[in-house]
Amino acid sequence: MSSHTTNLNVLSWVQEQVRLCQPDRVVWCDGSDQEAERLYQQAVNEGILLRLNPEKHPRSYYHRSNPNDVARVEQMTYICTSTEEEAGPTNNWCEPRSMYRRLEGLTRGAMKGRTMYVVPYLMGPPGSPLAKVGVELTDSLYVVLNMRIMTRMGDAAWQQLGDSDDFNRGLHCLLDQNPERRLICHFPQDNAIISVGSGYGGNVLLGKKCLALRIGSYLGRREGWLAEHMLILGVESPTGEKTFVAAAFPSACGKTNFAMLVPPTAYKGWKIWTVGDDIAWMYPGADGRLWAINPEAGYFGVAPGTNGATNPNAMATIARDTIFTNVALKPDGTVWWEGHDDPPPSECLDWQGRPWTPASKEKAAHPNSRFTAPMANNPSLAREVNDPAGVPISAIIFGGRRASTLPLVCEAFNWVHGVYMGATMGSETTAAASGAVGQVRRDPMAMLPFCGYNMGWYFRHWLNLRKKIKLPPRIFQVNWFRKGNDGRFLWPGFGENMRVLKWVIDRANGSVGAWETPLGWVPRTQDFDLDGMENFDSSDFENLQNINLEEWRREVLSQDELFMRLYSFLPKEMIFQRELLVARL
Ligand code: SAT
Ligand code: MN
Repeated sequence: MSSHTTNLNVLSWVQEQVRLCQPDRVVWCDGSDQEAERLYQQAVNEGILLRLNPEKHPRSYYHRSNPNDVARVEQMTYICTSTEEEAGPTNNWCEPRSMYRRLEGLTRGAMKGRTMYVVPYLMGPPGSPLAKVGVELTDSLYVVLNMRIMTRMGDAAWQQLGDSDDFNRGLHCLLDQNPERRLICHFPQDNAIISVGSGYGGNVLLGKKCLALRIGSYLGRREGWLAEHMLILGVESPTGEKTFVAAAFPSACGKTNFAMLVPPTAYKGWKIWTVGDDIAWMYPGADGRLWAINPEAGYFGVAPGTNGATNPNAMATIARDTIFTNVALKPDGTVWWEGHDDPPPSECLDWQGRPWTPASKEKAAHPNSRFTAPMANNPSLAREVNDPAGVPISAIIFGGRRASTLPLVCEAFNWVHGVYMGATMGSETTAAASGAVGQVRRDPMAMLPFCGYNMGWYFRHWLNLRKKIKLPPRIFQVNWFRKGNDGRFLWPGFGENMRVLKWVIDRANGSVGAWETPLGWVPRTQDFDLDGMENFDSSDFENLQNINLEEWRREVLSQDELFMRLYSFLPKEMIFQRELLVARL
């Protein structure tokens, strides 16, 4: 099959990898609809995908992953830089040469009897100065078909690349999906990724966490921009003014829901536009503002809990052209998950293909089951998503998942204080990574699993960027997940988060006041819109905003755990901010 590129750097690298992996066939993908049709059919024939009911789920498919392979594996994820210091204390590090040797042992002959797919892809709008080209070689059809949704795959990549050697080299081999032989390795100095032994999204869709965040953050430091684990949305007021906001939350904390938010009925004329739901690449613009693009072209979202009330736009987005992974399968060829609009089916197959009924003890869908859907299907897709320049960011939000301590919303005093807020973010762990769920861990800027270099230097990079941004976005902290003594969430969340967003953009536009607290600026009760809320009044709001000094003294101590790990690399501004906070408390 023709390669669609004459780029000698690409051709010789692919040849080299073919010699190593020894596939029976090499297929160069072009990303076209005809190709997709052929590959979907082939995936169905090979039992990798199941075609869903075409009336209820047009052009949609179902996949079950290996039950031992359902989330990112942070303990098997490596940053391979020439010195350990560059990877820093929060990453697994390995010297590149020895890791290359180990991986060569694993990948030699790994595609014998199999097909190698060559997947060219572009991260970011065509023609954007920030867009990056990657080529992923994979022996997984599932990866090819997911990459086709998640990235701009095919000619757009070759066009952006031209004759250049500046592309990410990605190699993915399924091997036997043995967790013992699972490794996700990044070589930022070579702009290269090698992932073996897994078939799960975050480990193998190399454009996403591997390139757009780990390698991206490394390149961003070198080139003067930021690769962040952030959604991007636009708030349009009834008069047509648009304000863009970027927001970081750890995996599986509702970024997709927030990015597609539908304002409550009381917000007549207000509209939220989705630019991105997971990743933001941000750079200081010539006009002194911070600009952002979404490098992706689709959503790899958590299915459980997604329904017409929590996220109607997502439901519309996944109504067709979608790949569902590890959800439950109903006898009529439709899908279901915990928190779906439909009631639990009287019978179905669970995510492992076992018969399931409502009496079953286990969940029908895996808690980290996912949908992969093209952003073009999203009714709230922002027009600006294909703009090479991106959108100007007026506010940055850092969100945690905390049952206590953190108020609903709070604004940093200034950029440095905001960086400190982001750096000290704590969150309870979720099912998006393997390991225990529900423990508070420090997750600076929601980047702990995704920063491709020394986290201390990353804070320094954030601080330095301030000098290049004349009109910096305001920085906020939010927590949708605070609970009362009875264990119930205090804040309804979802569409009601519009109320928080409204205060945030009013602050960013300088049109509303605030109260000063030890933590930062918070909304005056009279400025926070509670109109039309049921069973929620100003005393509930004050409860939600309550700052418990005792809890905060403990919080500062627990923040120190991360600071101690990073100590020798920590910018001293972070220590000063800590001292200032303690003094205010
Ligand atoms: O599974 S992914 O890493 O792609 C999604 C996430 O964890 O944020
Ligand atoms: Mn994510």
